[in-house]
Amino acid sequence: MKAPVRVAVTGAAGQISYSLLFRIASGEMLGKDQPVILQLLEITPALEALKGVAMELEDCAFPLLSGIVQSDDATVAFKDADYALLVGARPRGPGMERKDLLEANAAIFSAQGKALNDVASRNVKVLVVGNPANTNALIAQRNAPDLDPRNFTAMTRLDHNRALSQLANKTESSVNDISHMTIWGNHSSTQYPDLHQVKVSGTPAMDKVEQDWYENDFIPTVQQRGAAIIKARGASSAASAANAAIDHMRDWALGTAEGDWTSMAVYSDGSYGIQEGLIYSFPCTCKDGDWKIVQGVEINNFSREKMTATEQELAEERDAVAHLLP
Ligand code: NAX
Repeated sequence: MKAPVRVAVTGAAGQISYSLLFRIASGEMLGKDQPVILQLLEITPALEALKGVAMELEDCAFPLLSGIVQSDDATVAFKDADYALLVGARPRGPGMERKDLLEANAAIFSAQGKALNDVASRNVKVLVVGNPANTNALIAQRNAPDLDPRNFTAMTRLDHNRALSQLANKTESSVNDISHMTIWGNHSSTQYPDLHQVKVSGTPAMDKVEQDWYENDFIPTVQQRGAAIIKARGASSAASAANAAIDHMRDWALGTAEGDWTSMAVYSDGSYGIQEGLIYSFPCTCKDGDWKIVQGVEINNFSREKMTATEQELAEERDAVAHLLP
């Protein structure tokens, strides 16, 4: 058996974590031969609820679960962490403007970035799920000057998976037949789900669907899917978000499928003309625990316009919290 790795999860008593933690502990994220120690962070008022979640984890008697740490102190929860899933965030309260939300989260993610910088493994793989995910990841990254910026990512895998299913339904195929899906940009309604590279059983997706469906049905459906779930369920996506977090981390740690790629919001190195330093979703491949932005994807005018719009939104979010960044 391998030595256990440390997996920190924030917002551990919340609804996404209620699905996520059990799947990490059962080996679905890092493999059925990889023991894990869960290091759970919550705010003080939620520690009692967290205790209940930890009791349930114990009651599963997961063979791979080597330990559980519970804390309201980020320097305890992130100590030597090999993986950190930052799920907890401040939700938008009544009367809160977008700017207030950005600032409230900037405070949380600055503190967590500093704590990661101080105590986490130097190779920690960070996934930010809590919204606004891309900008929260940017804030954490900027507060962790001793860590490689490439260690910080944000989640657009749920959007990617939503796009796969929408296209599979439309083309009456299986998600297994679909490859080369890309979500570009921000995890928000400006994200750009791009079908131009996608293949369905080897045939270009754009040959199988009409432009009108692509522009006026597929793109808005994927962009607005989070809101549609809230409307239907009365609560935001939880199990599907946890599933996407598992997919993101598993691919990063263990590699993407040969001949395909995935979507990850990562530190922009200027690829595709996207401003350096933004946490922007690109097509990525992963191998040996490292990710790479896929190069050479053809960008037509339609795509460029949409990629720029979502880049613009991310630049505005960054500028709105600039006074809080080191
Ligand atoms: P919940 O409100 O159920 O849980 C959040 C938990 O975080 C709470 O238990 C809260 O006490 C805790 N928390 C708040 N501040 C904290 C801090 N400073 N340190 C540690 N814990 C803290 O929300 P849930 O439904 O689990 O969603 C969590 C986040 O994921 C939200 O920000 C949500 O918007 C975001 N999402 C992101 C998605 C993505 O694709 N990137 C999709 C799903 C989801 O909407």
